[in-house]
Amino acid sequence: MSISTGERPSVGERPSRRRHLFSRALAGVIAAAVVLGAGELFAVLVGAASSPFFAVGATTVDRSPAWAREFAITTFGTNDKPALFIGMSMLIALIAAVAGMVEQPRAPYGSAILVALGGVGIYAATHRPGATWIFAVPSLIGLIAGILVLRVLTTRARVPENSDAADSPLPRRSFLLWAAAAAAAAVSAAAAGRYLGARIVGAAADRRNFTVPVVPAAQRAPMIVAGTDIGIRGATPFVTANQDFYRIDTALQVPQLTTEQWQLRIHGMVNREITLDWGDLIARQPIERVITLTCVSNEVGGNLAGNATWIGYPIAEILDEVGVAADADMLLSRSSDGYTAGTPLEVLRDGRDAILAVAMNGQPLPFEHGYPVRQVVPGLYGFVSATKWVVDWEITRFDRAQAYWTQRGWAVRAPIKTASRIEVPAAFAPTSPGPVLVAGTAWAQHRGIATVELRVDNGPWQSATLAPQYSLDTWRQWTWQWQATPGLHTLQVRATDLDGNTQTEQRTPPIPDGASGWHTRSITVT
Ligand SMILES: Nc1nc2c(c(=O)[nH]1)N[C@H]1C(S)=C(S)[C@@H](COP(=O)(O)O)O[C@H]1N2
Ligand SMILES: [Mo]
Repeated sequence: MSISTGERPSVGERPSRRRHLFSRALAGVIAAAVVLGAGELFAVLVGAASSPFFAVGATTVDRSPAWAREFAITTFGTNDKPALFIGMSMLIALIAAVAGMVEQPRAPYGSAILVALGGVGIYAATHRPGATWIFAVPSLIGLIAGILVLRVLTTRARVPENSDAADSPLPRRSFLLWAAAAAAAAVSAAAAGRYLGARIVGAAADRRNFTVPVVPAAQRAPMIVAGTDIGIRGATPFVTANQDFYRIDTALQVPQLTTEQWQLRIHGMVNREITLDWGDLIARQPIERVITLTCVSNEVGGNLAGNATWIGYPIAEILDEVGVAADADMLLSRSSDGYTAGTPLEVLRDGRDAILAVAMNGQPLPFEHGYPVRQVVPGLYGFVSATKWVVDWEITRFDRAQAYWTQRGWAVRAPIKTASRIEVPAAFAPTSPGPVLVAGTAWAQHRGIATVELRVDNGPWQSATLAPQYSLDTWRQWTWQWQATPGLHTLQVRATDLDGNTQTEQRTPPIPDGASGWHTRSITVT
């Protein structure tokens, strides 16, 4: 290269051009943030599901193929939602950066890219369950604001013809000023949207004012007698506190329904189609029951199970009132966010305590667990029975309808498999030779636990001591005294239910109808 007087050295020019390219990319990213931030704010007025970001996320989840979900769950576990949000944000930022770089005053390619992104948001929002054309509004307003910001910022980030001016601090400063203002506006709009959506407009206030129904004495849950909870440090408490209760659902945004907005439409193969509102529901006689829920995705030894005291209204009574057709065999329940579960009518009407629950451990249902109304059905995995935020019941047939997870390769019918797990001693807990208390939990909801057995190093099975069985619908705790000797040992547990079924040693994965196999724990005794 030649350096001659009168010519600017090219080494001085490159960083400046690079800086301008970076500014334009930044302009694109800020413009996209404005689209999403404004979208979030206006979604407060239209409904949380109309938020462009969450609508696209939810549509991605619902439409992704089975292998992609399996991958997400095995890779990220219960962090799959944050992982999705981060992945989406990075992808959007990347596309937006390109949009900023290609935007030109007379050839607005970048704006065109933003329009395409906004179009995806509009499409997703208007296709959410219960959406109307109004759901397009937050994305649309966001898009208009975003394009304005993109045009203003890219004009100010442009490399002027006169290369001297490129390095003058003035346009640069005005770019930074505008960029900072737009970024701050985007972030505040998003934050205000999330805050207002959650706290001021509706559901949280509704839940604060919720009165837990008073259950008549004859329908209260039986007392939990002493010893039912073995009360051993490290073992699961018999009743799971609400904040410790496992949570599984497809909802990227927890639905925020008020009792006022809530309705249950009952239709399909019935004599009388009806819609229950909140008043109709709580005019009924509530019952209180302790019931253990379990997720089909629970691995052997896993903790996707929880036990709570529920207050709710018997499902069978409501079914009797609407008059179910003799050839119907499925209750297809649907949540406000479009999730569905298919439950055998026969199970709901065989006398078990299947309820529309409104309270959990003496509290209104937490939003994450279905406020204001969810189903609780003893004995069935959650994905075929425990619909949260339930708003619609279609009485139909298994040969006519398929629920959410069944469409994705999971079983049609899914009674909970008999299971047991070792909780104490903890994995890798330092253990000394001599008597060691081993403890854990077993469940076979609606059949009940008959025996729990342990064995050490493939030796003979030995019976554990069972805590009192609270009811057939709850889990049961157990303890066992082990005379530990120095060395590495393998403990195994298996349970037998009151129907006489013993857990099989054969390991199967959770899909399609629940994991099987014996829980094993290795303990080093020194
Ligand atoms: N609306 C809705 N309800 C749902 C689900 C869901 O994804 N959406 N998941 C089900 C599954 S798979 C399980 S295991 C239980 C979990 O209930 P919990 O989150 O209260 O523990 O909810 C069930 N109800
Ligand atoms: Mo589940």
